[in-house]
Order: sequence, then C-alpha cells, then structure tokens
Amino acid sequence: METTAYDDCWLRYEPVQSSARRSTYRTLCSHVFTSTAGPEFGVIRDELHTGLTGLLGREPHLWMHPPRSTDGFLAVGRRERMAVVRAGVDKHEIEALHAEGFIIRSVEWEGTDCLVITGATNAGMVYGTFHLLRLLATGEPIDELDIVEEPKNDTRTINHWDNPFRRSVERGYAGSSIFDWAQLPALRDRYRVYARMLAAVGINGIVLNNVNTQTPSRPGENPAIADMAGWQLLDSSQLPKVAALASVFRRYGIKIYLSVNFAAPVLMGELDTADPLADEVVQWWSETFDAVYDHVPDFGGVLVKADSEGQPGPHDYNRTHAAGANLLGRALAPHGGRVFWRAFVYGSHDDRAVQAYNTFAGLNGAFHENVTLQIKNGPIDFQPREPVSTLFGALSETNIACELQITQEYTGQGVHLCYLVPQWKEIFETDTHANGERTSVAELLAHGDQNGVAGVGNIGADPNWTGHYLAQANCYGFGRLVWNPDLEIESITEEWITQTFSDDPAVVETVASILHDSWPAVLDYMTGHLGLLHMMYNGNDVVENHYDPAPGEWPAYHGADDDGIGVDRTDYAEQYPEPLAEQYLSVDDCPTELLLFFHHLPWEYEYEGTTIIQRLYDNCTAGVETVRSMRDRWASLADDIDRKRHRHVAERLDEQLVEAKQWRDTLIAFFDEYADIPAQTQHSDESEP
Ligand code: GCW
Repeated sequence: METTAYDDCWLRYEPVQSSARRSTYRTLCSHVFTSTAGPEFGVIRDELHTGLTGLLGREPHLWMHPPRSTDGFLAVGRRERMAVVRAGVDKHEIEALHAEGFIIRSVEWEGTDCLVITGATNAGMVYGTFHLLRLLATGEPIDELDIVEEPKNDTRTINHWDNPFRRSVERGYAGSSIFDWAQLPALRDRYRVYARMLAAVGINGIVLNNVNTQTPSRPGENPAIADMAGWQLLDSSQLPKVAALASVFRRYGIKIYLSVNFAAPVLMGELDTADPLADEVVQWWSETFDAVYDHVPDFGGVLVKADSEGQPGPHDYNRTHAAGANLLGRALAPHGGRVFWRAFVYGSHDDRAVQAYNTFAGLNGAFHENVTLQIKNGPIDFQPREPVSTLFGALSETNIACELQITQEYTGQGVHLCYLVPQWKEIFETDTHANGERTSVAELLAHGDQNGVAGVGNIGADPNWTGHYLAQANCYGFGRLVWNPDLEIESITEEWITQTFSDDPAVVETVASILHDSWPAVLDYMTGHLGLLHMMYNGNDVVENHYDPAPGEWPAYHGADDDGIGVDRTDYAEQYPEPLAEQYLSVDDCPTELLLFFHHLPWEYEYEGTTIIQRLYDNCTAGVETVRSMRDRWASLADDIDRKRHRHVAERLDEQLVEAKQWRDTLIAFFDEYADIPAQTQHSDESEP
C-alpha cells in the first residue's frame, strides 16, 4: 500500500458555508436512493457518500428502496427501474439522449420533492452524479433543476506518455508514473482516486503508455530495465496487469487503450516482417488482439506513432499510413476496438509545418471506419501558440481527433504557470472554412462518433498530482472544455477555483486573474508574442530540454537573420482554404499574434505605430512585469489559502519570475545581436530583492 497522502484536487468537498444553501441541500440530498444494477452504482453510492458527507457535514442515508416520510430525497437510476424517475422523465427523452448523457431534474413524487439523476447508460449516471456534486460544491441552487447534458465530443482521452518499466514519464513534470507495472496486477487506491478525478470532468479513455514504445537506453540505466519498453505490454505476461487497471477504470466509464509498436510482430521475436500486407502479419495482429480481449473485453483500442522520430511504421515496408492503420483497424474491428493513428510526422526540421498535410491529406477517405487520425493542434509541436493544423479542414472523409498537450513541454514545464484553457478554446473556435463554410475546429471534431480530443496528461506520482498545484487547473479544464467546448473559459476557471481553494469572491477573482494572465505572459517573454516559436534549448539528451531559452539553436523555426525576423510560410499558408490562406498571406490581415509565424519582416518594419523589433522588446519586457504582478497578487492571498499550497505556489512564482527575466534578457540580446538596435525598454527589476 502507498503511504504518501495525496491531494484531493477538485474533489475536496469542503463544507458548504451558507446555512441557507446547506439547508436546501440537506433537504434534498440527506436521503439517497440509488439503483444497484451494475458496478457503476457502487461508484455512485461511494461518491455520493464521500461528497455529501463533506459538503453537508453529515453522512447521507443510502436507501435500497424509495425512502418514505422524508422531506425529500435524491434518486439515481434508470427510468425503467424507478417509479420516481418515471414521474419526471419521459421515455422519449431517454431514447433521444446521448449514451453518456444524463438528466438531473426536480420531480414531485407521492407528495415529496425529489431530485432524480438518470441516463441511458450507467456511465451517464456517473457523470450526472459528479455534475450534481459540482453544483453543490460551487454553491448553485438545486431546488428547481432541469438539466439535460450530453458530451459534445465522443472520445475524450488522456494520453499517458509513461514509460511503463522505467516508471518515467516523457515530458512529465510531476514525478514518476502513477502506474506501477512491477507491482501490478496488485492495485493501489491511487488508481481509483485518479479514475474519480477523471470521471468528474468527463474523461472516458486513457492510453496507459508512451507513444514512443521503444526508446534508447540512457547512460547509467540498469540494462534490464532499459531493454523493457512499452511495446512489451502486448506480451501475455502483461495482459493481466492491463486487465487489473481496466477493472478499476471501467466502473468510472473509462476505457483502457495501449500505445503499440508497429513492428511488434518482429520485436516480439515471432515474425521477420511487420509488412502490413503480409498474411502472417495480419494473422499475428488478429491473434494478438484476440488475446487482449480475452483479458479486457471492453478494451478501447490502440494509439500508434508510426514512421515518426525513430518509431517504425508502414513506410519501412514501402506501404502507406492508410495500409498500416487499416491493418490494425481490421484486426480490432471484430471486437469493437479503435485505432488512433497519429499524424505527427516530419522528415526534416526545415519546413516541418507542411509535412503532416503533405503526408495525410491525400489519404482522405482511405482509412478503415474504426481508424481515427489524431492530429496535434498545430503544425509544429505544442508551441506556446500555433495556427491550427491545416489537416483539420482537409479530411472530410476521415475520422479525426485533436491532440492537445496538457503537460507543459514548451510552456515552462513544472515551474511556469501557464493556464492553457484559453489556448484550447482559441483552437476549438478557429474557423477552418472547411468545405467553403464557417466550420470551427470544435464543430469538425464533434461531428461523428469516432472523432474526439486527446490530451497528453500532466499527472504523475507527485502528492499533488501535477507538480505545480495550479497546473491541476489544466487537467480539470481540459476535461470540462472537451466535454463541452462551448463552456466559457471564465466559468471553467471559477468552478475549478471554488472547488479547489475557496468560494470567497475575492479569492476567486484574484486566482482567476492570475490564471488568465499566465498564458499571455508566457507568450510575451518566451516568444515576443508576434508568432515566433521554438526558441527553447534542445541539447543533446535523448529527451530534448525544451525549457531554457536558446534562440540561436534552431534559426529555421523563427527565421532571425541580419535582415529581419519571422518565417515566410507561404507554402504552409496555401494549404488552408480561402479566405484563410489569403488572410494569413497578407501582412496587413494576418492576426498580430501569428504575424511572424507566416512572414519574415525587416527588423524596423513599421507595424501598428511602432517597429517589429521595438514591439518584440516591449512584449518580452511586459511579460516579466505580468509575472511580477501575478506573484504579488498570489502573495496577497497568504491568509486565504492553507500555508502548504500557498507557499508551494509562491515559490514557483518566485522561480518563474527569475526565469522570465532570463528569457526576456536572452531574447532581447539575441534580437539586438542581429538587428543592432539597442532596446529602449523600462522594467522594474531594480525593486527586486
Ligand atoms: O516533439 C516531440 C516531443 C517528444 C514526443 C513527440 C511526439 C512522445 O518532444 O517528447 O514524443 O513530440 O509527440 O511524438
């Protein structure tokens, strides 16, 4: 058993402070009648017991039958099994409801005021339960409820980049992997708590292991461990472990997926080819998946990184990505499994932006029906800001998923606060003009039950799960926004703060202001906020650094030279349909925040009343001032937040300020070196201790 205590994140269930609210909540929720028809109802009863005990200050009574002579009660179950649900919910409503949707409604039954939670599936009722608990935790009225909720995206997954046997996490900044393959199938309570956290925000799938299923060994590493890699999870010795994890997550409506290696038939020592058109390869995958389903009957499917950054793929056999993906798709189809095939491919660093489109757009319509192309939000690689990938609008006949990064590889990792919900909202709202019409990324993704959104996770074995306490907001916000991309950023932020810290309006407002300022600040000091990117250090380690400032290392990404700065990405802009292509190609119409992504401009190019170079200087300087103000605002909350969490965040913000200055100074010196135009800026460093 684990002995480390870990944080409750957004499931703290602190006592409701307002006595009027508490009294209504107690009337309706002190007595709970739930169905027992299915393991999910164990989850529902447990969560209601934990949540209501915390929120209402006393344990609820859990009934097996409708309670009599109470002032009110909460009922959770299927319509066909419960008269109280039938009293308020029509059969057709359930028939029309999304499989994971739910209804929460105030109902009068036999003279008693009741609240019912129902849905078409048990998973829907798990979501409904968490939704109700969130209403209570955020102080919402519940006396006249009529809520019908359905997820907008069908697949909502977390991709773990966990290296199972090393227990390391690629791009993880919150300690080692939470999954302990050496001890599995022995289970840990932490898995269950993780499942609760995810179900509370609507996640319905997790990929257990890194898309890099083979990674080179590192100096000093125990060879016995280094030789073991993610591709071995398909081995029969590992499947009972996968099954054990599935047994925990399934009750929360979360399916298990694995990243697999395209060359597994060879790596496992059984065949001498992985050619997708070879009969023995087809048979191998079919038998391998049969064995997986023997252990995990509801296994979700696989995620594949192929022909990318050293991982094998169909190109090794002169076959297309479609041939490779369809091989796996056909083998999984009899079991209802799915293939998420990643579009992150590039052959060189020179013109990386155009490569994914060039590889995949021509394959539109060529994929098997259970194959989904998983596309990173932008064409480069999870930079602080990128335009959306041209692929989203180019795949009308292909299932698509958007891959976002919750972990902060290029946005300050475990130290810098960078609240990413506004970035994701911008991506979802971007109009792709696919098929000549207004069509946002969110609309394209929501269209079709094989589409979805994946987030590269930011949790690890750290007691606070995400390394930086405030980075919990990114995990929370990802789930909420992916469930419903129409949610307002501010409401996601506020509900997270209220559940995590306090419902005191002054605290909510201050923490929200800090979160909302954080991404623009990072954009200012790490990029100059005109569309530049990838000025982070790479280094020679197997896993590149991507953290420290090193703008001189990869000039091709940002285009700095003696004449100017930015990259002429005409080729990339032309991959967009009109009017987007025209807009991006015009210096005057290109959005300011993407200007130097698409254009190489002279240092002294006059832009909006100033010059490009001066604007870069100003933005880099302003970013540091914002971080300083974020730090000071956080300091003002010392009496409102428990010392442990307050101090942790205060320390991180101190460190962020030091590093933001380093970013500012490095970028300004770098620009000046080329432009030979000294910076005219003022900052407040003098006042720093
Ligand atoms: O840019 C790279 C990251 C790698 C990652 C890769 C990918 C998992 O630096 O760490 O590998 O993207 O998304 O496949």
